[in-house]
Amino acid sequence: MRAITREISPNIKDCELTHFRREAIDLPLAYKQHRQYEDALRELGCEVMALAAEPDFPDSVFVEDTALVFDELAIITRPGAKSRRPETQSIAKAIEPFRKLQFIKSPATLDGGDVLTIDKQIFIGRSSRTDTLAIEQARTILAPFGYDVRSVEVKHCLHLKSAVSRLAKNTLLINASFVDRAAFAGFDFIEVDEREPFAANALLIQDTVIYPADFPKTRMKIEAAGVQVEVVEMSELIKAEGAVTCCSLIFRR
Ligand code: CIR
Repeated sequence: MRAITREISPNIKDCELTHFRREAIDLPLAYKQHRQYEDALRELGCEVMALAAEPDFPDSVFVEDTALVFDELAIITRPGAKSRRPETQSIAKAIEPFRKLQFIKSPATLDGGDVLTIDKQIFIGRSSRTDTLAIEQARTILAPFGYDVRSVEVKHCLHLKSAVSRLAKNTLLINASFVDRAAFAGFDFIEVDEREPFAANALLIQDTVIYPADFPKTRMKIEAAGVQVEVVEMSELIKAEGAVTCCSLIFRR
């Protein structure tokens, strides 16, 4: 697998925040944690392509939101937050050598954090960042390749993948107060611990999930279910409303 990441902007303190209160981010610690995250990706077999920081774009470490990469093609998004739209330019350049590019077109908006791909099923959250027009565009682009795009309502959190993510072949980690379980018929669920509402984001690579140290109660539930967990420290990027899936774009080489 290949993983695209990007160094944290020195101006991450000016990041977008929707559901979180602004807290001071310890920049040296954030850099250290981000390097450990990249090491975890390497340990799990990813070749990491680390892009240079984009100081002018505070949220640009969260590369997941800027593109959807499939085996057959990539879709460059049009992020919901205006401040984040220019981030896609350098991402398009980085992906171009590997995939044919398609684009979400104005006025539609879509953040990659709203897209949960499970084999040929693609669940896309309708959120404050992603609208139905973009979901339609994605459906039209992906239908010829046999992907089934489903639209899912998301409440009280930033993205679909703040509410639900994949832990294993048929198992999802979910906060059912953010998204309706019924949208994911046929899957098994592990519920986040109710004291950790923002704990539903895990990054599955092969048979292991990269998971933040910050949610120990939910982690115990994940481990008890027999899922292999690689723990990373994420305290600083979590303050920017980030999580583990947001910091990389992972695709087959
Ligand atoms: C934002 O509000 O856009 C950033 N502060 C956080 C983005 C996190 N991205 C993600 O969960 N995919």
